[in-house]
Amino acid sequence: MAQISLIGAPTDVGASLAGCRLGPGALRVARLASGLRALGNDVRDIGDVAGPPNPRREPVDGYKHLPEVTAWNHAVRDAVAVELAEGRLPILLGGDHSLAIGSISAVAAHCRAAGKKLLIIWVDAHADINTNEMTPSGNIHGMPVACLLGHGPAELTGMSDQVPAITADQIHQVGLRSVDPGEKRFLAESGLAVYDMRFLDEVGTRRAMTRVLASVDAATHLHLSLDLDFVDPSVAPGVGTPVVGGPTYREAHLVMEMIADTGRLGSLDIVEVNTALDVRNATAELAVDLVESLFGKSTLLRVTDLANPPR
Ligand code: 4U7
Ligand code: MN
Ligand code: MN
Ligand code: MN
Repeated sequence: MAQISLIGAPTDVGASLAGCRLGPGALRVARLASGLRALGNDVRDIGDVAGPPNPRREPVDGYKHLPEVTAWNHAVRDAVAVELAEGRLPILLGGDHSLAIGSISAVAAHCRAAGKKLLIIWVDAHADINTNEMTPSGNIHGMPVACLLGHGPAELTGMSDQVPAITADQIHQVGLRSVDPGEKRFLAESGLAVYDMRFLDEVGTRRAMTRVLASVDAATHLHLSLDLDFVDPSVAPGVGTPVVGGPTYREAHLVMEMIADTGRLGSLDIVEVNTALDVRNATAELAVDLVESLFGKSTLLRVTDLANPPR
């Protein structure tokens, strides 16, 4: 059982479309806190951090809303750091995915201070590894991985205790199916582990996740960055950048269940839920269902013994 802190960051300054600023409210309406409490967790909702409104300006030097994205990320970084220092498990309720810069910067500093091995599982249809030179949009929610690896504006690369905040071997990406040309080159050069949709199709979700989690041990702090556009848009319609061909409801759950089984989850981002595009809050409810699986909700008391499956 975990001591969980919910931290809302209601902004879409880093996104392409407005709407994910309403994500924290939608996740609360979908009963995230009570769902986690029902599983035996201690849950504290610290409310929303504050930041500037969306100025809806054109990109400057390849970045849209850099001062606003920076301000929101400072607020997130500080709030996540406080909860980690108290021994709690922070859940960031986004908001767009640029906020992972602040949250993961805090997690990386915490892990270094605590002597923990950090592994980030980035579950997303996109690689989010654009720079201002290669971005097709200027939207910073497409750049957090690059910023965390030290490629980006000093305001965003310097949010942890060191630059880069993390190294490429500390992040595994799962579910990718929309990667821009510059991103493909960057991924290849950085040697980042990518389990794209073709890999999941050919190898299967279970075997792919076994590989993703192979290095996890008792000293590991797992951080899951969950972009809801990871799941197929037929199941998760309320996202700003949907891409067809994603995991089914059950495949997405299996990813969560296998992470839960490690017992090493230390922090979580739930991002990109866009209520303006959603249908009856289905995507926020899906997010809550997935998070329940991530915190150990299962159909049976014991995990099925695959060596001796039920007959
Ligand atoms: B998300 C995109 F061009 N790559 O950079 C870009 F396709 O956090 C999309 O994963 C980024 O939702 C999507 O704008 C960011 C685009
Ligand atoms: Mn993303
Ligand atoms: Mn995405
Ligand atoms: Mn539900």
